Amino acid sequence: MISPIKNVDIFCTVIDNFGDIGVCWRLAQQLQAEYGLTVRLWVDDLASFAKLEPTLNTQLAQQVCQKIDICYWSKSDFVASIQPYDVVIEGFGCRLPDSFLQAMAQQTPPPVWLNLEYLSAESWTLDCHGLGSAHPNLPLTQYFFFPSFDSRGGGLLREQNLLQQRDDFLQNPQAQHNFWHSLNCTQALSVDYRLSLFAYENQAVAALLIALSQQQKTCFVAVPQGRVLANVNTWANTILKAGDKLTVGAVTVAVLPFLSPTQYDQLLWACDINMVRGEDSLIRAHWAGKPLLWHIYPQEEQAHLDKLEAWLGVSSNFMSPEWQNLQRAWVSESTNVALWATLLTQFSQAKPQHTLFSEFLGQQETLCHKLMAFCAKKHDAI
Ligand code: TRH
Repeated sequence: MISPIKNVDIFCTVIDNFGDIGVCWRLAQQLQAEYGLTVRLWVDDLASFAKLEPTLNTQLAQQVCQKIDICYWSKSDFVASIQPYDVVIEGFGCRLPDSFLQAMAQQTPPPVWLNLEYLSAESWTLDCHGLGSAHPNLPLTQYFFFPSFDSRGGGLLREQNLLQQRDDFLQNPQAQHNFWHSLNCTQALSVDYRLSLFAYENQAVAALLIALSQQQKTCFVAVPQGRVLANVNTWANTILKAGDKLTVGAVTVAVLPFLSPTQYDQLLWACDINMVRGEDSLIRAHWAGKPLLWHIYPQEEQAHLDKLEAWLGVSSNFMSPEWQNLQRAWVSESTNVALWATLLTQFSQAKPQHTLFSEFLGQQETLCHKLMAFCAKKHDAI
């Protein structure tokens, strides 16, 4: 079927960290590459964006990158003499500039306007997915679009060929060797277990590393540069920086530079256990299909704990009670060394379960597929 949707505007504000721009950039690339859309991505923080896309020129207000039109925008001085596209996606309720909303309202038909929401497994998101909210003054309706682990929701971002690329990588020892070599970490190939560690500040890190250092099995912990390094440094009792490695007993910690998204995917594929955080790296870790521990983004009034329990609920068929305990201990920043000593012993049971969870999710339609179908329907109805 030929889609009536030819082009899309995506607006993103970077609140903190990389999740918002990570998701919007991935969405933009998939809509362009897999659906042939003309995509214009509006971003208010090119410096953060450049961490994910180093070819970006942070000095340019407008540029084409990976076939996507990238525009810098700021809420305070947005000038729109621009015609909005068929679909306008507001990333995570970032609020569109008034002048752009006016321009949308003047179009016939007006664009399909979506608010792409944060990922949550909470059941209320399924009730709200696809609901419309009328603008108070303008003849526009905004629809809520919720990413989801449940086939009734908005799906998860996944590139069409991602799982095949992962399998090719995992079946190719040379590719894995090249990957670790490119990071100057070939030592990772000769240990019993490899872990990746991406988290917010977390008191459990020192206990985890102490436990790993005391194991019979050897372990390589790859830490891309970021907030959790403060806790690694507390354990190391020194200041480690990108490129540094430290071996204590059975554990070697290697601090990596912040990786490109492609390299980060490969890191998740190449490791046996992945500690991830926020939203986008969590989804990528699901696609890696390896046991994972999630450092959920902390929210006011502990709202993230409901979110965590909801995710544990949807993954419970694929996760042992013991692994769920470790998951809760990671978020509650447990410093119980004896508990962290069970991580590797739980691994063999956790491995096939996480693979099954990944396969289960991989059978669902992707976020882009669902989004395109949703927009086509709304566009035809206008
Ligand atoms: O950076 P985050 O903590 O982003 C967060 C969350 O999305 C949270 O839900 C949101 O509310 C908050 O921002 C404002 O975690 P996240 O979502 O995993 O994003 C990290 C991105 O960085 C992801 O796209 C993976 C990518 N990444 C790399 O490309 N290279 C790296 O080396 C690493 C560690 C990550």
